[in-house]
Amino acid sequence: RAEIAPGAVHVPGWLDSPRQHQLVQACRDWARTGEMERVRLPGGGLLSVRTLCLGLRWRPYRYTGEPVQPLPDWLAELGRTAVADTLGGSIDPDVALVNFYDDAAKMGMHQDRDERSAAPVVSLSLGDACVFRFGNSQTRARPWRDVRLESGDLFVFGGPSRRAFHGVCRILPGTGPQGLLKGRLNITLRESGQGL
Ligand code: MD3
Ligand code: FE
Repeated sequence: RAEIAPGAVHVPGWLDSPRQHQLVQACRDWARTGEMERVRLPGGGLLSVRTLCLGLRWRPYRYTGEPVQPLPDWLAELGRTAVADTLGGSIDPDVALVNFYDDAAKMGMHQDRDERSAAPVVSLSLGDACVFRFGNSQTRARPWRDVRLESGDLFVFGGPSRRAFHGVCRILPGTGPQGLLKGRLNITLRESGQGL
């Protein structure tokens, strides 16, 4: 357990192996019903990551009203447990974003500002490791810290870290648990604040 910055807690290996397999299987099921798609930015660019939304559809830079698959109660409960285990307090997540990274995918430095709630965000990593860059709340430039996120890791971002710039610099192919998945999945649980 490491506090990377105030409100940013990294717990390596928080998910045991059966749990990781259960989550990957759930992602496969969701991907069959919904679409894992490369999201288009208003400027025309395409993200290299493939995203699937549960609960509410997310598009840069908003949550839309279009229906998507529901967020299962067991997944919201896992998010509540994650916050209770780290920062303490409670969340009531209504959205999960599932991001899939192939070997070449990455995510540039950005802030998550589309939620109207100040609640912490819960991040769960599965499959290949990545170099995750955790920056500051003022600028997308330095100072930042690079952290290796491995399969099973939990990261919770709350308080002063909720608005920090962050990104995924690269995937480390072949570093995930044998037989779990090729590539990397990241599940974030969020309170959209829609309807608050
Ligand atoms: C810090 N996802 O979905 S997870 C995202 O691995 C996103 O797919 C990355 O950035 C991924 O928006 C990073 C870590 C993460 C997620 C949400 C955050 C870090 C965060 C929200 C606020 C601050
Ligand atoms: Fe983000």
